[in-house]
Amino acid sequence: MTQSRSTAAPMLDVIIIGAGVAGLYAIHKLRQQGLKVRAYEQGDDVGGTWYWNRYPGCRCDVESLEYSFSFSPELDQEWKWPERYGNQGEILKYVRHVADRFDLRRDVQFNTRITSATFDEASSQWTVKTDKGETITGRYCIMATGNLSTPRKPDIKGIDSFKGKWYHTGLWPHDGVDFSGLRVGVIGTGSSGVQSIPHIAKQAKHLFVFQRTANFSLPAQNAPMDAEKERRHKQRYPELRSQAVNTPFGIAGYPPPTKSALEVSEEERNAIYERKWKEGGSISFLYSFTDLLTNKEANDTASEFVRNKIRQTVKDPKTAELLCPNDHPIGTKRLILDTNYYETYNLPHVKLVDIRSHPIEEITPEGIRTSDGQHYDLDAIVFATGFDAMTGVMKEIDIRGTNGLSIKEKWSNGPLTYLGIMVAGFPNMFMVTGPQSPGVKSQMIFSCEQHVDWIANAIRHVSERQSRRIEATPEAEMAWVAHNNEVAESTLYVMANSWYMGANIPGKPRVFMPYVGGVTSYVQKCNEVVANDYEGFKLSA
Ligand code: NA7
Repeated sequence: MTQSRSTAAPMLDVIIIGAGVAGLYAIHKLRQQGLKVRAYEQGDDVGGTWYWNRYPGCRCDVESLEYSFSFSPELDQEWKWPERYGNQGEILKYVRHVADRFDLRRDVQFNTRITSATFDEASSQWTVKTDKGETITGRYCIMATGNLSTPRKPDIKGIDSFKGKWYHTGLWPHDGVDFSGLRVGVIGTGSSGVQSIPHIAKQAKHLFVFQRTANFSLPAQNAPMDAEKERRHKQRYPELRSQAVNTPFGIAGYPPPTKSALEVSEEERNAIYERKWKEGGSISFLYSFTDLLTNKEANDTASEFVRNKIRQTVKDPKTAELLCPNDHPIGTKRLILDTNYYETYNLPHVKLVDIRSHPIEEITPEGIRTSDGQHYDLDAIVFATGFDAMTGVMKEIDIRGTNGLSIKEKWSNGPLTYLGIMVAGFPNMFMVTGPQSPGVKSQMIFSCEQHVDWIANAIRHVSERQSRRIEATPEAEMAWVAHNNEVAESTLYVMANSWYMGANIPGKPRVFMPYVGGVTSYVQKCNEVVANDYEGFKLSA
């Protein structure tokens, strides 16, 4: 059954771009509504982020019992996570299992990149083109393209002359890389660098870490899954899943803080931080007090606690000081979880190179030269330099809405969306966890499911209204963007040069992209919009 009324019947009801967690759940959900769907995926398998980011040490920073789909209570009970935090291999295994268990692969076309997507006003349908020369039409188009899907390697002079091999953490070779006996340089100390450095250090003969900005990292305290904890969690799964919506990050089970960091004595405060440090995990740590992300003075206490931990761990005082972040409040950039990151700098063959003071000048055939004239001889370079986050992938596809308007032009000064789900001027195109939604600031799978459910309902609503077209109004979009900015401005997030802000990509507009008002108020807003007859959206025949 299709919901189309156009004379030239679209081939599909819904074109889905991407077969990561969002795309897979969209197939499942929309198929249940009797819709004809197909996902187009660039990789040769499902998994999205977990398919591409195969660097050593890659691990999720949300606990595995929480970082999972919630749509199937049976799946919740059946799946066994071996560790507290899932590593890349385990999560990919899980996503593959979900694809097989719910027979999702038959609606995925792999090894296919979408190059353009164009809305046709007369038929109210989307036409997408693939890199294989195919043309597909569909009533709706869902961008399930992820937020960290466009790896970026900086444009450093001389890279082509390098005689060794280079890698990007986000495009890691599927059969792994053996660094045994090699002199390795890692550029970048975000999550990917911090997670991979201890592993690369285990193999490399010499490891040079080129750090421009120090980041805060906490011990994950990862461990094999505690059988009792798993049993208790599984018993309470339905309750915990439904409670997730009443939490700021979409993760239940953490008692919310009740006090300001400035309300308690220094001794009590540090005892709380110490307990959280030992417990492990970023949510738990940021939940120490109510105001760590809104009050700089409160935040300073947590930042200094972690800096002191770094100073205690790293034996060389100069290296320790370089590793102490001092340009942003803790938590305003993605708070990293690591295993033995700071300890790695006590190994005699690991050296931290400060490229803030002496930037990389060029890559030579033999290695890296910095501006102080130092040359580091290298056999391999790892770029842990991140992604054109949140908007990169949308801008890489030539997306054209009404009047030929391209998303690239529309977003030239930063993303503009309504609820992070639709863009005015781009009817029938939905985004899953788009900019200005909580996506990256929440348990991602929770947010993917919430968006897909919302989109599925919207599609049903359009059909029930005998309409063919739904679009966000420019007024609703403008108000949402203003609200998003206002919420961000009321927090400390805007103080950091983060990828949330587009600050890691030269020339990218500096606009704070995620919605940081919390999952609870966001979901409430999405529900209110529906209750008010899709307020801010226009339906037409
Ligand atoms: P991030 O968090 O964007 O980190 C990238 C790192 O690379 C960061 O330390 C950057 O330093 C550094 N970088 C970027 N460009 C350069 C150049 N040109 N020279 C030197 N250093 C550079 O990416 P990740 O992949 O680690 O993590 C992304 C997310 O994935 C993470 O937050 C989790 O959500 C999962 P900078 O800070 O810009 O000075």
